[in-house]
Amino acid sequence: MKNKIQNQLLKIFFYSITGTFVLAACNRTAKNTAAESDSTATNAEVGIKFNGDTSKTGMVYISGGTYMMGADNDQASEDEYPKHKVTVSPFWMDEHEVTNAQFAAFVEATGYITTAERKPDWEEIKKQLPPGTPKPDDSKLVPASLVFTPPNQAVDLNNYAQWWEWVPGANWKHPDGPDSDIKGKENYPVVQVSWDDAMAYCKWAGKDLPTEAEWEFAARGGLINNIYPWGNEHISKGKAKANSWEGHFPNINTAKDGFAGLAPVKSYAPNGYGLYDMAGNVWEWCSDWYRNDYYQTSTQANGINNPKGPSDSHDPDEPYIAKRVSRGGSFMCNDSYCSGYRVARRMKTSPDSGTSNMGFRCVKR
Ligand SMILES: [Ca+2]
Ligand SMILES: [Ca+2]
Repeated sequence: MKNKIQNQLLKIFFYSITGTFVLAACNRTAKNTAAESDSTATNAEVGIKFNGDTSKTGMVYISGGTYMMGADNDQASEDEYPKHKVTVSPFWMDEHEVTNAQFAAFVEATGYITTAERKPDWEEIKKQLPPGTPKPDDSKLVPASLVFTPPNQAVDLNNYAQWWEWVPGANWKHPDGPDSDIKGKENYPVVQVSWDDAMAYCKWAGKDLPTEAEWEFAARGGLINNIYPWGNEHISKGKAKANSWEGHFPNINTAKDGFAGLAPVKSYAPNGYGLYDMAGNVWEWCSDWYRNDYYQTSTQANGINNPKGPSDSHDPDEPYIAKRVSRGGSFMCNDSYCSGYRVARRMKTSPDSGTSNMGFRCVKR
């Protein structure tokens, strides 16, 4: 039963089939038009130019190595198996999640318009949905994003629509809707960014998103087959180690770790490699496509070198939607569903989705 609930709840974050959640999986075109912007606006594929900064400021050198990738405890889901040998080459990684200040500098320099700021295109959306899915009301087909809206009472954990709301005007500058802003939150992780947005930022910064294998290697911080970036001590024991959900999800948040919502980056101790918030705060996009069975094709006696993920995506829960991997969990994670703060936990998300708890960090190779 628990696994069933976990699987249902994994759907919360980034995929959706009916109602307003259709839009969370929509494929808003990546092409900015003159009508949408009079700037030199760009997108993930064209127009973004490297800003010329070749320094490694704010990055940590990861010397690479060989490790066992995948499940470490009985909370693991099927897609974390089998555990298999992987070698990654050295790389540099941002020591913390990309912040609002960093993302603002990118937007200022490029005029980039994020996915959440574009009008959804129903003709594109429906290609990713089961045939016959009804068109949402036109009032919903506006620039918007998914905002976490906790209920006041305990709810059926299978019904994620009770705490996610499609909010017109929500985007990275207004992460909780048009009446919210990010003033004074310059050092908080940017959220409401799609995979396309993250890739565009990386291109401007002369960086890339980590592969899933790089991300997990980095998250482990040099520990061998441990559950969390800090070791094996449970997240709720001892000193606060990460920004997760404490209490009863989604209606009671004790904020024992100091934060009910997002936390400024570097609020908790780093892992063994000097990386902050590899567990919790915001989920982090990786470059790989998601396939549920990918690890089953990754087992070789001598291991595999620098895997870049499968060539296509498949999620049996939602076969119409191509998805990318994200990692690390968020302020909304606890053991009652995703335990996303485990280093092996995989998440799957449509690359044009943004939410209140999704961000990213970059690497350089
Ligand atoms: Ca928290
Ligand atoms: Ca994180």
